[in-house]
Amino acid sequence: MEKSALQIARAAYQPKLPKALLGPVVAKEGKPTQSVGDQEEIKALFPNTYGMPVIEFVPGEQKQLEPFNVGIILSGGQAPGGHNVISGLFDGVKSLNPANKLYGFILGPGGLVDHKYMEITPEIMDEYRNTGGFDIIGSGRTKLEEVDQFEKGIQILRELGIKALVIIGGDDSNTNACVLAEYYAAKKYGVQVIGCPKTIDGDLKNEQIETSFGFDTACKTYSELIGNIQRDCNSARKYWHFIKLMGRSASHIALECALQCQPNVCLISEEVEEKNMSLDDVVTYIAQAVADRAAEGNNFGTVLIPEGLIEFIPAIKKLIAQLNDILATPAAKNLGRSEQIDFVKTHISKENLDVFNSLPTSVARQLALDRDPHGNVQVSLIETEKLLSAMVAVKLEQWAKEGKYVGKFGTQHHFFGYEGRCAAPSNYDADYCYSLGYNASRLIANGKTGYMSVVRNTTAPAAEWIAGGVPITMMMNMEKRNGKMKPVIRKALVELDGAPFKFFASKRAEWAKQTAYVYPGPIQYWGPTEVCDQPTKTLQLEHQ
Ligand code: FBP
Repeated sequence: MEKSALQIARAAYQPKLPKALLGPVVAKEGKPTQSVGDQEEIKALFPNTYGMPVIEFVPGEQKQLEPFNVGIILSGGQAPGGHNVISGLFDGVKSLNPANKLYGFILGPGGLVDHKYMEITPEIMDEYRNTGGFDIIGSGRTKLEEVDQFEKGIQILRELGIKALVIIGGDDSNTNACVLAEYYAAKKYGVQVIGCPKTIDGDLKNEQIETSFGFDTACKTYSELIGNIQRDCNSARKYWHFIKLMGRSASHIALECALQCQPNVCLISEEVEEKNMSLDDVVTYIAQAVADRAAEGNNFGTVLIPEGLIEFIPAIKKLIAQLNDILATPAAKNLGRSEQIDFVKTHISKENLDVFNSLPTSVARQLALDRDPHGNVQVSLIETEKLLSAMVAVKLEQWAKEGKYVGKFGTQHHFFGYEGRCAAPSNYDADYCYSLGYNASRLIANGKTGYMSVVRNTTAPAAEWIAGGVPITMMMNMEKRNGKMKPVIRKALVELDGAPFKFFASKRAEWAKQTAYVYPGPIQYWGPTEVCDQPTKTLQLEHQ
């Protein structure tokens, strides 16, 4: 594989580890834990992995272990730093015993079920250190939830002598990791399962997990692009740029990019829901910002839109909830696309049908079509940026007739998501991911299962980071998925009383009117620490 000069120089970077992980460790255990909700139900579903303590690694004498092998799976959407989790795990496992082996399952959880794997050798590992992407073994969205899949998994795990499996994924994949850990523990199969918090969306976080890996690099990559667009926008002064940002349901990415770039408008889905806004309210809000700037002769600007927005407009949310139930019924399976739409139209309530019919056909179609394997609407396929700009144009035309708006409204559209998911990890993600992987090897060595690898205190220098494990059951509650109540990790949405949103809310009126753009520029790997090593603004505000 031919390499760029950056890749060659970056391969030599040695990621930093928390001081506590530099030598042998022991697990310091906290008090027994409880799930965040529905304690009795979660306890009954996870009798072997419920209530375990949070643990922190501190220097101590490491137990001597027989050589062992470990398996790794990359699950779901790509996120910068995945290769560093693997290199951290690889180095951690080899430091315990050079004879230990690491096997990667190919193309996600499906590789475990279908027995597709490869050994990650030192030569292969060295090709991927500090690089973006998940291509070392590939990723996939197969949902691991059936006993049959778990049994097929144990066959190959036994064949390869694998003592522990590490699953790198978001909330859904870590939920599955926990179900698998419980199943193997109940069956006394002797295979541990450890999760690792990944997703650019930033919605896998709580009191124990400060951030999911990849969020830092992805937001910095999008912010560079938004900054470039803002500079173009402020140079030509003739377009409004509508920029949709990935993030699935949560608006963390849009909020972080707004904090970094100071655009004229940034919508936050969680606020739209809280304020019970209709689609027309959202359109009016943007149109007002356009009109106010036009009144001062500024016919240009930027609007950031979280990709999940449409799901948070209360009337549409109700519609989606009913569509989810209808699509989960056996009668809705195996229908063709147009049959599926006719089917849902004849099965939804009158109120929801009215909302459905009021939506532009392309959006309505997308809401009525298949979900991803975890039951999520595929929001990345809905062109909200085009929908909103077209509706704003109609509103402005109407205002122009009423003499309430004088200006020109030229538009450009962008969707940033895939551009950032495989970027070369920032120093923060390179160090954080390597530490998460290395730490996972210590969880394995200490016999833990049903835990997620966690590294905290990450706004401090890496040496002061705190490494340990959190029982996955602690993050769970019961929610409806694919028409049934299921134990799942509670998703972390933007908190409207949290410091990042409050800071944004205190500034947005000023940013809307003035041209207060900030141009963050590209991620830097070498140079002053204030340029190269800063965590996200979200994390800084949450920890100040
Ligand atoms: P994960 O939750 O698996 O990390 O994926 C996140 C994400 O990047 C979302 O932001 C986006 O909506 C989705 O994946 C797109 O999925 P796909 O890669 O299947 O198109």
